[in-house]
Amino acid sequence: MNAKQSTLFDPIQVGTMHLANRIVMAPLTRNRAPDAIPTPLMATYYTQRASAGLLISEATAISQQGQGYSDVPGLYGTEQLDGWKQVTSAVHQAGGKIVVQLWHVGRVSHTDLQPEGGQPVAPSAITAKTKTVLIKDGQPVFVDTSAPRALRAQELPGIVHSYQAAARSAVETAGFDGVEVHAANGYLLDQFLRSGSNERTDDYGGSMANRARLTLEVVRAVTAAVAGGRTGIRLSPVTPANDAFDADPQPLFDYLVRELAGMNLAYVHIIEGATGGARELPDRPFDYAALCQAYREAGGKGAWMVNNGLDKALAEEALAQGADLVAFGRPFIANPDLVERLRQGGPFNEGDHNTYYGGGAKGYTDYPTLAG
Ligand code: 8OZ
Repeated sequence: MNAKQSTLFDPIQVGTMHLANRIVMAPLTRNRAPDAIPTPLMATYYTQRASAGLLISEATAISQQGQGYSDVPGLYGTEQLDGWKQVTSAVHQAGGKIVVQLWHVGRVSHTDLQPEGGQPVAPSAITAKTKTVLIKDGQPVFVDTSAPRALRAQELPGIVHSYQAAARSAVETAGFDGVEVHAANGYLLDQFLRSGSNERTDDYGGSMANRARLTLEVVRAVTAAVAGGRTGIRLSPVTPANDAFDADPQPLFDYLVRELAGMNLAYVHIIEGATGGARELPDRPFDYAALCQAYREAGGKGAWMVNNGLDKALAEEALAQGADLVAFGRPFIANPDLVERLRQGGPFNEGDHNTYYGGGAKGYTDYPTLAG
């Protein structure tokens, strides 16, 4: 066999960021930030993984209203930004690059986590059939999400502003190399995008263009604050995560990426299939090559990042088929030196599911490297 040279380990320029390789650490929720403040242990965790070409932080709430789980970090208070600054400084010292994932959960929340115990907010007052995680006495407890209220149109500029303010603080104060707008996995922007969660009759519901409006406004506001070259977006066209459903996702997401093509983004990050699950969903077919083509044909120059259940062979195949970056999630939990392990073809540590969400160093910063 004439094995093609791997490009996984080749450097690449992505927007304003020069990355040492094509391997990206996907965002991973770990619930280890009490009071939404990043800790020194988080700095250790990310720094251990700094050999990735790019680290994407765990999803990080842009406002208290945008929070849906216990002990996830935020970006809206001084102590949170100071905490993140310790993380980004340590990662940079280790030669890494890190962007923060900007998160508003919308209806995937619980009254316990909302300002003054209020209802979570959503495009429409439709409860998500999904769970959230509260940490009680240090243990994760899965609870049903609370019934949301529909956002008033007058509230939407404030939400766009929260994304923009968080992006600006992330880059200017917390020292991130850039930001990723989380428009995937059934959270607020995805709730607006999809017909299953958006029954609005104003300019933000109905047609594809209307359902995509909030996401596009957010991306425009974020790029105005930190530049397109520091901005990425994450999409998950067919994931059923958090009760996400759209009756006709292909034209919706083709439309969205065509609109994004003019925004000079650093990258577009696509979860193929069910988040953390099957890459192919028989009842939700989707043509990802056509999606990428729609973006390129509309003039999109950003790096194309693919994610979900990849191993080395699948990652190399993705690059051969035109992806620029490949994101690995769970393998990075258990393998801080995943880049080196991929280079050597393994072996790979297995992750301990019991310590994914919440807790301390155990199952977080204590996974061994090949070097010991
Ligand atoms: C797992 C648990 C909680 C949140 C996502 C931010 O799916 C998440 C998430 C994942 O994007």
